[in-house]
Amino acid sequence: MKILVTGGAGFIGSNFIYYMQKAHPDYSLVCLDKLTYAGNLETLEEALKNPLFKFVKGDIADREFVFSLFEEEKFDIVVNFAAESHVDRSIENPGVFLTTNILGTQTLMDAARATGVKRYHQVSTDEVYGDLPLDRPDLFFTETTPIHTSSPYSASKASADLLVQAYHRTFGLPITISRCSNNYGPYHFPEKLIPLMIANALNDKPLPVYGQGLNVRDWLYVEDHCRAIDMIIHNGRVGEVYNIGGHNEKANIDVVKTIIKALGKSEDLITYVTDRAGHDMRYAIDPTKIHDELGWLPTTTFDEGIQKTIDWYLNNRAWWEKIISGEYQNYYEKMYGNR
Ligand code: NAD
Ligand code: TDX
Repeated sequence: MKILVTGGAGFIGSNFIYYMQKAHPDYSLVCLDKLTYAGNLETLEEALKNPLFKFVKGDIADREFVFSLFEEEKFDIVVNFAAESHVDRSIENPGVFLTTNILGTQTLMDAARATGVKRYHQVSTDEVYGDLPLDRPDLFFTETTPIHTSSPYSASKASADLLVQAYHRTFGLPITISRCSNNYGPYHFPEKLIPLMIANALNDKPLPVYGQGLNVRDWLYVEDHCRAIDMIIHNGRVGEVYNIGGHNEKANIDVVKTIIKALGKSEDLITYVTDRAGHDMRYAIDPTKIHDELGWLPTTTFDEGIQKTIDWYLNNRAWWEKIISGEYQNYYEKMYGNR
């Protein structure tokens, strides 16, 4: 079995590569990644020691390059993680989100069709469903909830999903789509809420909470997401969408306070800043389908997962300190300097 993992030098893709190397030690894995600001080859240092793993640098939207890679490698399965993934960046600069997230997906699917790939899996997000009100805790996203996007990021992911479904209906491409809630865990880029708050708290820097911190996210430990995708690519029904989430809803301010407490820091570090434009209020996944059809359930509770994540950031300071001392500093200044 040979699997192409695109975006494998990023947060979830790299965790998926490590997960698959353990779960299926006889599989060949190829990682295709452009190494944008979010991609980091150091993350794959251990994976690269395995002779059944190969890294290829390239852009999923580069048609000529993608087609020659697919013709050469003859992949059985493609799992597409490659994307521009940060909502705040999509508000600053939407263009690259459309190129990578939509046209990149189209390019991969064209190459998959041309070379007879047996399964094309699209890694999508719960953000395609828009948001839910805070005063209706009885409401959850199911696979039939209408697509209703808020940010250029979520609009680009939803566009890609529609294209993936169209390639199935029109060309018979054997696809599956997963829509997961917010992930957290090792190798999470420190522009995202949890790693940003851990890094800032450790450096005694202000903790920038958007608006009043009341927005709710449904947190899932990254390994549980990886296991769900493994189940879907092997046993999921072709043409289907699967929601992934572990009923772990938390208000942002509570997540921030949990991190502060675990690190023994002061809540005085919390700084309320200007809200994100178009900020989604609440995400909450109903994972009944993946549970009933594939037997998936999350195995890591939030209390365990957040402690494991904090420990990872404490034990791997070099990994994130290198990131926040480089080009990322300019981003931070631009995003938070006048907020
Ligand atoms: P990430 O930003 O950490 O990683 C993205 C990776 O894709 C990086 O390694 C980057 O170099 C690579 N990449 C970007 N553009 C590329 C291109 N044109 N060609 C090749 N590689 C390119 O993102 P992540 O958080 O790991 O998210 C992975 C996927 O999961 C995304 O599709 C995202 O939409 C989805 N998702 C993320 C979450 C979450 O909480 N992080 C939740 C649900 C779904
Ligand atoms: O500094 C911050 N302060 C803050 O209050 C940051 C970076 C975020 N926030 C808030 C905004 C959100 O309500 O925290 C929440 C989480 O923000 P992000 O980490 O940026 O994640 P989110 O916007 O929810 O999107 C994430 O989950 C769905 C991923 O980045 C997406 O790729 C995924 O599809």
